[in-house]
Amino acid sequence: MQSPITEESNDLSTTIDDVDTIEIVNILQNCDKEIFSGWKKYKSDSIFSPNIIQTISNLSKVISDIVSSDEKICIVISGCGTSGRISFLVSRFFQDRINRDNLKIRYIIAGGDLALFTPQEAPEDDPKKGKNCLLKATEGFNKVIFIGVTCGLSAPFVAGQLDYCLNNTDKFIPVLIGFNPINLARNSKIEDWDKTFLNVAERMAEYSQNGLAFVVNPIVGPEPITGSSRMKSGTATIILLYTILATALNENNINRETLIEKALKEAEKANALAYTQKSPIAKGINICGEALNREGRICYVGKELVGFMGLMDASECVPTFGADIYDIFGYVKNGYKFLNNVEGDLSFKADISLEYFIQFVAPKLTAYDVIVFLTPDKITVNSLNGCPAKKILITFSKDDLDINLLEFSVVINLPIGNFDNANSWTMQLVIKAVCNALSTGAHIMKGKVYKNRMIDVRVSNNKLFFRSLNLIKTFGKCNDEMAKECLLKAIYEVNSLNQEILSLPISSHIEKATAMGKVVPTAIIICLTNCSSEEAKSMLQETPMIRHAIRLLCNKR
Ligand code: F1P
Repeated sequence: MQSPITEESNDLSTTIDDVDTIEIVNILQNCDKEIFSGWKKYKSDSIFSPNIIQTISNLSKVISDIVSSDEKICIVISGCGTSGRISFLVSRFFQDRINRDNLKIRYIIAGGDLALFTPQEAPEDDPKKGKNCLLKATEGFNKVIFIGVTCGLSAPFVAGQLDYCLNNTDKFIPVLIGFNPINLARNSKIEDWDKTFLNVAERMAEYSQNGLAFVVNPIVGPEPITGSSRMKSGTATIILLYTILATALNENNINRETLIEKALKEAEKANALAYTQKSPIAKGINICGEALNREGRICYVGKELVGFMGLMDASECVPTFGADIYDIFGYVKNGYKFLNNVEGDLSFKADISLEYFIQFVAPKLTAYDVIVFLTPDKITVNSLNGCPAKKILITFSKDDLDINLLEFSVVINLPIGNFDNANSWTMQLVIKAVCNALSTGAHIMKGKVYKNRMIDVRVSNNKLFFRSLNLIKTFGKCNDEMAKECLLKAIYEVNSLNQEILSLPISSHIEKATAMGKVVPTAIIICLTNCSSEEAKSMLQETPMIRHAIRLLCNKR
């Protein structure tokens, strides 16, 4: 059975754990290029393909017609994890730019606003929660354009929402964004529900034949770190959402397809711009990697939506690399006030403001820590003068900043050249590519990647549970049954599985595993050596570089 493209290993990145940092950046660039050029036999389904441009154009026309009516309209963008954060990012961007009283643009993220910067994966598996959030967000509107984002065509939360829209097409126009062909949508059982994602996706495709629904699913190729949809799929999501909404809400009488192609080309140029600075990015990776290896922290600080890119990048390191939440964290100027998020000020749970960072976090940082400045202003830079942490500056305007550049270990100066505006959405793409490179590269240096796999993935939702099984199968060289046995032994820290454990639903295994560290590496070692879970754990303690421990054992077999 073919695996979804978003879960395949990319041929271009199989050595990413074994090369120097410049080469890591080269690999990331080559993988990113596939977003625009397409991938293998799916080239005709690339983001630039006539059928994708046509779908975007049709959708944008429908949105444009609806929003110019007098009815109360809501555009809702919804997703889980990175897809939910991007839903927020894009809705926040347009919030300041629409001037129609009858139109609201809203976001939904599984797990609520805390999930904007901390992982809350369990709600992703709940279609009923998805539907309820949708009902709450769209109460009182006459017409709703619902855009559900799930890169892998997989999230039950989004499935529940799309399914509801399909049953209520008089009010809702559902749109599905993701990066697999429909037939590769997830077909696993969803607990307490009678459909799979594939069932919903097929119905979406059927309804799209007569304009009642839209499916926008270009193929962008597998991720550089297998399954890490925060990377290419996240970038492609940003590109699609902005392109769709910017063209739909454009009031000038310009040919729609021309506008779409222009936006896509700008996005391609922005992505390439990030990689013009390979050498400083590689240096930045070295610094961030060293920090993580010495138990130091990486702190992104910035302002506006470019600052939010730091929060977004950091939060996804927890499920992807099994990182601790504060290993890498982001702060944005004016915190929740700037975010203007639905649930308001959550600083009693987690303070994400730059002001808090300057007052309470920075004074405790040491030379082992790193501050990454995302296009900062002079005041921010100067207020952190003298802080012993290493500093990385990412900027579009080094020369206009009028600061002491000697404060920085690395300056990543992005030549903005012929871009219209440094605040435009394309600049978010540039910053995203650089942040993704820094955090991915740093975790590779920390040994959290073996070949191009996230071997310390956190088992925190259904999709990640099955991804973990695949990792154990691949590296433990075993069958499905054995992989599951080893995973459960690692989760329950036992040497044999009793009936009680075996009869529990997958959601219970996930609940237990979410709070634990190094579950997958422990399971792989159990599988490779037939040892107890305790022995596996002590082996990992002796060789903390997980990649080394697993490589050693794999080579022995
Ligand atoms: C949603 C998501 C990812 C995250 C992790 C778990 O994926 O939260 O953002 O990286 O893989 O799932 P999707 O619904 O967009 O495929």
